[in-house]
Amino acid sequence: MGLIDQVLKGDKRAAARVMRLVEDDVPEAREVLKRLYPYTGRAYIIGITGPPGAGKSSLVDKMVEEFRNEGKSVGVIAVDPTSPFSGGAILGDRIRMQRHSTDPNVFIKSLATRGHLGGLSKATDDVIQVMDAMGKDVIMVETVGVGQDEVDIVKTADTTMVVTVPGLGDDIQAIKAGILEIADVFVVNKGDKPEADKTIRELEMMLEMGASRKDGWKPPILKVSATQGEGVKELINALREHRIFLETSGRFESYRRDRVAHTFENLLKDKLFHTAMTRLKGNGTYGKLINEMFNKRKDPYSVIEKLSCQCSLEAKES
Ligand SMILES: Nc1nc2c(ncn2[C@@H]2O[C@H](COP(=O)(O)OP(=O)(O)O)[C@@H](O)[C@H]2O)c(=O)[nH]1
Ligand SMILES: [Mg+2]
Repeated sequence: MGLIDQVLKGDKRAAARVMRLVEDDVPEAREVLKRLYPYTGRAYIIGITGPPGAGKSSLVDKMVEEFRNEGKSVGVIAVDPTSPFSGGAILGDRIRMQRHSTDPNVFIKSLATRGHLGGLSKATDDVIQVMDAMGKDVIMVETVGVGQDEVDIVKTADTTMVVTVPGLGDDIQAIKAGILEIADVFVVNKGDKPEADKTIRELEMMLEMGASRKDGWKPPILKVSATQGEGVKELINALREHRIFLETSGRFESYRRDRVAHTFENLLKDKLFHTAMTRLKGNGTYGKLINEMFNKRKDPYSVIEKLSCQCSLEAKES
């Protein structure tokens, strides 16, 4: 049986091989992704974000268990944008979810950025595609909620969960600034800590003060203790309710369309950038242009205008 068929059957070893190709961004990866593409777009994607140490991985571990009890197959992608400085975080993710690694219906993948622009979100997109084609019912994407990149990844999810914990103080403010609008479900983890109720009240107040959402969804706040396994069933129910909301309002469908557009735009950006760079560097104009801009004989705005003008002329010709 070929590699593609094995992936489509959900074979973990075959999928792992494809993901390695994808991470290395070799041409063969693109060939595989092309053939898997018709089988994508079926999985329910949950984005999980929050500060490091909030217990996201511990929670994902418990959620995997719940989904498995419902008979669903599960994919997990743990994205660590802060590597290589926090190699420990990835190790932590692995350790916390290790008990599921022998389950043929659970696939866990850690992704660390290699520092190149757009590399993280492209690799994440591609790995989602592979897991989707494997037939995973649910794919959970764990990201550290700090920068815009991570928020973007979560944007491609059907349901976004923001995990916070008691005693962060200023971090609640940080949530307010960036992540408040994207959360479909709020989780206050470490609910076993005495300050958890205070954090819940603060969040409730913040949500009441903020503008109500255009789509009409009211994000619930759930108190959970990942390590004790408390509140996880309720969390799964809240996710189910959000999914039903998406389906009945037609958003489940339109999010898939958005995701197609997102993937296409990312690929397009990548392609145009590489084409331009290869050409500029190939004919030796790159260094010359940089020099001229450095010496103020040219400005980058005009250079870009001229370049894109040339590109559109070429597009008309082809
Ligand atoms: N008290 C308490 N500790 C927890 C809970 N959930 C996770 N932790 C601990 O918090 C630490 C960070 O957990 P981890 O899942 O790696 O967090 P992540 O960085 O958000 O993925 C670990 O030491 C966990 O044991 C919880 O519900 N209660
Ligand atoms: Mg983690």
